[in-house]
Amino acid sequence: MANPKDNGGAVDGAGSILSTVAGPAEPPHPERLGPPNPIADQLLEKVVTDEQLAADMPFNETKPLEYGEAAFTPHVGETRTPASELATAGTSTETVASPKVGDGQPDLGDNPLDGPLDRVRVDDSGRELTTNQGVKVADNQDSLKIGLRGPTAMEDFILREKITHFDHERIPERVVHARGSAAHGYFESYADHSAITRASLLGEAGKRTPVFVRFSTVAGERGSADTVRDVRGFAVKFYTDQGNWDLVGNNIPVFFIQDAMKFPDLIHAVKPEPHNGMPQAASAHDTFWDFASLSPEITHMLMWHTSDRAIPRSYRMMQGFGVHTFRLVNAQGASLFCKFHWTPMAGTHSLVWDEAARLAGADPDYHRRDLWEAIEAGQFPEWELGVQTFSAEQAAQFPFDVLDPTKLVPEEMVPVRPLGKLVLDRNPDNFFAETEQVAFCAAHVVPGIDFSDDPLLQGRIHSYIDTQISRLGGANFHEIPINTPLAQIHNNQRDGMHRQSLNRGRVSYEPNSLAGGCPFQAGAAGYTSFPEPLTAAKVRGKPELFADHYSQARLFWNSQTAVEQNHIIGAFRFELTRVQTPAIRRRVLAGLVNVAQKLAQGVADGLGMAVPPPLPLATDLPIHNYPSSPALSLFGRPGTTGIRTLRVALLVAPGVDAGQVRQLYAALLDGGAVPRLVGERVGPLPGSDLDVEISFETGPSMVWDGAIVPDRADAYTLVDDEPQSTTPGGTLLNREVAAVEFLRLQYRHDKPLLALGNGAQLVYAAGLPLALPDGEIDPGLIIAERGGSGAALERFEGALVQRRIYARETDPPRV
Ligand code: HDE
Repeated sequence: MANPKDNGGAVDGAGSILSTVAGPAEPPHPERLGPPNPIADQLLEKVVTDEQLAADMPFNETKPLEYGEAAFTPHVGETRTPASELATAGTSTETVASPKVGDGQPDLGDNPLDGPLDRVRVDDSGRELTTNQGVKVADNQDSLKIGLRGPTAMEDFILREKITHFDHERIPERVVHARGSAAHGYFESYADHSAITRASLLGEAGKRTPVFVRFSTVAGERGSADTVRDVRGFAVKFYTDQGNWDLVGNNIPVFFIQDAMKFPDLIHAVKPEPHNGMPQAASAHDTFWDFASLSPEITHMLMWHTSDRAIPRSYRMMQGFGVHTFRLVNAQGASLFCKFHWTPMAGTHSLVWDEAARLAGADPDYHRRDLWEAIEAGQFPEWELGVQTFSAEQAAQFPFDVLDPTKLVPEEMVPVRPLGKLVLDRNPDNFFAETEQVAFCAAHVVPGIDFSDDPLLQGRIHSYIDTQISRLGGANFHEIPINTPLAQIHNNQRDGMHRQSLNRGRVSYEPNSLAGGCPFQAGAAGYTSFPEPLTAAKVRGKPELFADHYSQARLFWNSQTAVEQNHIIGAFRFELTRVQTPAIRRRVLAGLVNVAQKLAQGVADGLGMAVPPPLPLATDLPIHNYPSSPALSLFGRPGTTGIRTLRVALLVAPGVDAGQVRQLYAALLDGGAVPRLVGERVGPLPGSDLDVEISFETGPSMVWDGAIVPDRADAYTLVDDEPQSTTPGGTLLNREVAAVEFLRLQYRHDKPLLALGNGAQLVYAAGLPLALPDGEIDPGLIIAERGGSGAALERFEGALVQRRIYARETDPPRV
């Protein structure tokens, strides 16, 4: 408050400046504000420049540009640079420095919350334990008690803080896609793609953009198993220099439903049934198939869902898709529709169902571990990003509607054009802070990427931010470090739960003159929506072509190899066997008749049911006959990484040829594979200088891509203490139930096996057929004479590259 006595009453206007309840009628021009006081001088400077800034904008020059034709060209907002930094400060005391508030020098135009994660990475090396207030903790072992045997004191604020924080460690899990794993990496553009999009990440050959990618299952809860039958999420956050772009896709190019209105119904149907909370992470139950069989638009997706796409071998070995039709827009405003595709360099490979089901028990973290281990080992997973682009005119000629998310654009119709590659080269530091707190959002796009009117996509634009508000506790989840963009955030959004930005100044609105108009709108440099002309009646409904529910399901079925078709039939059989209401099964079968008689018959046979008459079609729209699309077969994309990262078990037991084991191990390592010595117990192998690395019980057959039984040389001796042994040889290893079971499962799951010299005895003991069911030689069951390990290993590696010997399969299995 001004004190006239201090300034002798000679300070013209000072009272107005120093008052926060009234302002002067005219610009103030005091010479001093009382006794020498640098902060008060700054206040004077601030007030004077405030006035200048406001006077510099006598009216809103850009207002007319908001109307009529002019509105079609976005304009840059009006802005002025203040004469003093203090003009836009919240307080004239801002130059007062302290270890807490900082150095008193504002970083104009900077939002330090955005940027590299280094600023929040915490390391405790050499530090003492503290409370959350930074007070050092003397004793972290005991609570504060009244006497050694007495009650705990209420005042133990250290205990209370620790327990309170612990009590609140959990946040709500994602409504869908709760179970997931993520990694950091980069996207590198192959070329300048500015002809099709103004998105800067695609504007230059070799340009790298940091990314964070999260893979997930959909239905299971956060602790559910990785290998369940389910769609996999493939969500990519690109931290571009134009802001964050989230491409929140799946590993399957189509979806279950056609309109966002049905999403809660779909998810309620597939989640555990509400009366008994079962089953976890599975679609094999009544409510899912009840909904599915009443929603024929789901049929195409069901074909993918029952195929091996829904049980991938690894996150690293599955495709990704944007699913919806999107738009690309270039700097001239020209737009093409597009579909996004991720293609794994490691190829598309899957588990087989029996293996996937066993893996859920043996290693519920199978995919998480696989991704983590590959990255830790420097075997960085890679995908290629490609797009199918097509004009609205082309789209109008397609036999399906491009706005229908249950339809894909066959690659034979529109080829995929490669744009760049994605490399994941760093695991997260902290699962919760990064993988759990990352907030993807289908509405996060950057200039050059735009939406189509797909009614499912339109609904997603709403859902994601909304869900983060409850999951991450408020509207400021974008300030959580993993979510902040590298591009700067500057806007007038303020406050809310857990706000971290300390916005400078008193202006949080626009237009303004008091902050020089800042932050001002960017005009054409900012995000502009494609000006799609629209006039139509408001209606709840779908376009007619959406009613074609079977053509593309049939296209998918016809494009599968015989093995894949058999797996689809097997999956339907499993799913529907778990369904308890026969009428629901019948409805599903009736739908399948519209896809293919062979499919319906195969499934019906497995259920002991007759094939019912087909479900009536929704409209009289005929089923379109597509030529089959080889690109839809999993087997069409073997990948280019050979045996790299494939896990090979070397089964060792006392008497094994240690020299050979070493050679095999080294050769596999050289090829980039992951060999491990597997035996009865970990630790030194009796009678050798080898160490067993993994035991049969911790590394059962399912976790390996292939297995080798090395030679046992002369030490392959009969075991005396079991005279009744009926297995040929009666040795330590082939008497070993775990080893025999191991080989039988390797065989059943179609995996390559190599047995050298006396190692073949174990294969015989396991009763593995040496020929395929059609009488041909099994190319993946390689038995080599003693001494022939070099050539045999080469053949084994060749079989490993093929991954599976599906030709072994019979239903039921022979072994
Ligand atoms: Fe999602 N979806 N979704 N979704 N979705 C979520 O957002 C939603 C859809 C997808 O790793 C939620 O943060 C609606 C299609 C992935 O964090 C939620 C509709 C596709 C992820 C949500 C869809 C996806 C999600 C739950 C229909 C493939 C995990 C937690 C209109 C193109 C992202 C969250 C991650 C997550 C809503 C349909 C993919 C509730 C309403 C189609 C990969 O907002």
